[in-house]
Amino acid sequence: MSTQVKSLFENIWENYIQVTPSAKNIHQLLGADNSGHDVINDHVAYRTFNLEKVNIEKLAQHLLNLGYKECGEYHFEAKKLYAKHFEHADTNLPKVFISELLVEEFSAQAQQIIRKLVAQIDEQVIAEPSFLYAGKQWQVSFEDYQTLLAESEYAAWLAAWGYRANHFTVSVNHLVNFEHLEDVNTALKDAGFSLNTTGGEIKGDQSVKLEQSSTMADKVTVEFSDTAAEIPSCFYEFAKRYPLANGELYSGFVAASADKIFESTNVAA
Ligand code: OOG
Ligand code: NI
Repeated sequence: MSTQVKSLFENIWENYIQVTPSAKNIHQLLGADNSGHDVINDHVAYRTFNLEKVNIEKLAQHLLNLGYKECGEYHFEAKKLYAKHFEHADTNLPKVFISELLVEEFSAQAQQIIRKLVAQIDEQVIAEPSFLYAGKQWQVSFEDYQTLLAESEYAAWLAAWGYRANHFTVSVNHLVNFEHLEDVNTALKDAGFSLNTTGGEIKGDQSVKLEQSSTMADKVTVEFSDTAAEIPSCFYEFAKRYPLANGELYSGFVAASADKIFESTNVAA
């Protein structure tokens, strides 16, 4: 794979593990030789606002520049989100899922907070590939975080964490020691990790060609502009893909399952 893409994902990973201490332990738990080297990443996911300055297209441009192509789109009416996913011709490279919050559908108060955050971002930062691991590009108070939280867990998470992969995903198809997602889940629970149980531990089944599970996000202390608080950071996902009639593994996402995976960063859990 191209060294440019490889180093981009290495940077994204480094940024992710800084706030996701459990990620390294999960690698060791699932990797055949317990070094984690044989863990293949199925995809990463990003969150943003649908405001022109930072919408899906702005993040995606960095992937398109590296040869990624837009492949699917997804609607989440209740959560007021829209998403697209991107794939590279080199199927060894991770897929990327990018969602955006439909800002205009929120209260005037929430919209004002969000616009105030986005106004603080330097355009130059958005234009660089490092935007994909830039983190939070604004000052936000815990009070504003809580105001957003009352309307959208997603908006609050994004305000606190900004531009970074909110999860990496273990490709269960590539694991040497496990065949079934259920056995991966059992190993995780036995090791003390808590799983996202919304809609059951396993989202999707063979009929939709994709089974997914995820941990609940780690809890990390964040310095807000007014006070520090411990809040959910990032999580780890596990995906098993099934072949289509042509023999190739399904490479898309499943909206009904994704809707529940979003809740892996919920505060009350
Ligand atoms: C993305 C949730 C969706 C999947 O694999 O379906 C997803 C997010 O939490 O931002 O990752
Ligand atoms: Ni995912």
